[in-house]
Amino acid sequence: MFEKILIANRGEIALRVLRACRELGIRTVAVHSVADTEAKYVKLADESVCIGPAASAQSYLNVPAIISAAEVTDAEAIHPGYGFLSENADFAERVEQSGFAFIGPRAETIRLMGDKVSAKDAMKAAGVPCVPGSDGALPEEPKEIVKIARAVGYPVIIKAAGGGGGRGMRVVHTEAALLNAVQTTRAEAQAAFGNPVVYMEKFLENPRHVEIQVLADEHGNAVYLGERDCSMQRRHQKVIEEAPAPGIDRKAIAKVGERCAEACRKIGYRGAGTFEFLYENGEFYFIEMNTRVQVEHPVTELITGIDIVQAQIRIAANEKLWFGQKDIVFRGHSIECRINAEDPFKFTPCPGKITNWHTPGGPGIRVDSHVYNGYTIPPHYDSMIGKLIAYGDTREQAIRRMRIALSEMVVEGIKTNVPLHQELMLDARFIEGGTSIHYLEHKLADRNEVKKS
Ligand code: MV4
Repeated sequence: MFEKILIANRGEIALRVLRACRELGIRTVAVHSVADTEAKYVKLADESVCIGPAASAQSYLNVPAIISAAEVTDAEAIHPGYGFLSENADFAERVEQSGFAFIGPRAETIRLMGDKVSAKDAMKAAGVPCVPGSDGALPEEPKEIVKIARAVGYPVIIKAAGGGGGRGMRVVHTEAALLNAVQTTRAEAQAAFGNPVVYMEKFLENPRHVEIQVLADEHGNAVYLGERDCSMQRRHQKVIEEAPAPGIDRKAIAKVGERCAEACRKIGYRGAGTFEFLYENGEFYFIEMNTRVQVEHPVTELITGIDIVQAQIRIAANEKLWFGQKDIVFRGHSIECRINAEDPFKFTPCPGKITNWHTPGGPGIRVDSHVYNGYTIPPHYDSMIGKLIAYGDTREQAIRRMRIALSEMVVEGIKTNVPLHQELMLDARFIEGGTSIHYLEHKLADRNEVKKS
């Protein structure tokens, strides 16, 4: 096992990784920007190194500074968390070339999944069900593009190979609009990602976002840890996640989960990963794979009892998976509310000093947060200040516990989205379960209509 790990991230995930290291008896190095000198994860780490000014581009994205910090502190491995450099294949490569272990997949796997066309090709070849579409990049010839769209059937969606997570996409409803849409998406893709390659899919009108968590080791073993439903989102930012996904047949999950695990074996995947699917009319359609630990990993940890971050570290240290698929038992239900420092109605970020902070507790409640009483949230980064996670024997119990937890939560000095979560935990459609990716945006639009009239 490693003796010392450098954590190349900030906020709640830096603290989450630090705690996993502590439990494994591994010493930690925190790297931080000038703006994060007072952060909890910096104070708790065994060592810390300031790697640059507040701007992420000069600190948390500063590859030479991070590698130098690992060198001067004699760390053996680097955990990238999520966001920042976590899915940057060039970073993973530089880390390994510098003699450190990258806690994540091999650089070539990250590169394969970063290009959404090659990711889909690979997953389709490995037997994962995909959204029907162009089967690869769209050709240049207008006639060919029109032909493909007719075969797929309108509406279609044009997506950038270099995009993902909702960036660089355009829905097309008619043949008249097709070629213009392709041209515009190509130009935007070139400008945003330096890659003009686009592909086409059938546009699914009202799907749910259901993702499968996997773990794979360097010895050819891979398992799936069930699914998460992340449909409750606004502008591609998830708001609530839960596991299991309400109302989906367990046999269907086992079938798609086994396909994902088999795909991991086939491509030699290493570490934790997430297969993102759209789920509509009882069918799963793969769209993208994330090669990092995700924000919402705790809901899976609570229903499986498996520590995903510790698993990432043990796999990076070349350990064999210490359990098989048959040993994984899915028990109970878990829901996560992302707590953001933002206006609960207008969604504008709200950084500043927290003058009073009290977190809830009691049976089945977990709080993953790096903030504390008197902490000042810097304005330079993401507005997420923590995650409130509830567990129950049933979904109903998890919801009841979440309502109580939200009522106990005290945050003063800044605005948060706690009122939005309180409203959603009482929302009839949420309580029923199984809302689509459009539900929250439609609900918020209706709420604004009511306000105006
Ligand atoms: C789609 C889609 C409908 N049909 N693809 C958005 C994020 C990116 N990961 C893929 N996305 C979508 N791809 C087809 N063929 C609808 C979305 C989509 C979406 C997906 C997941 C979660 C939230 C979303 C919000 C808007 C659109």
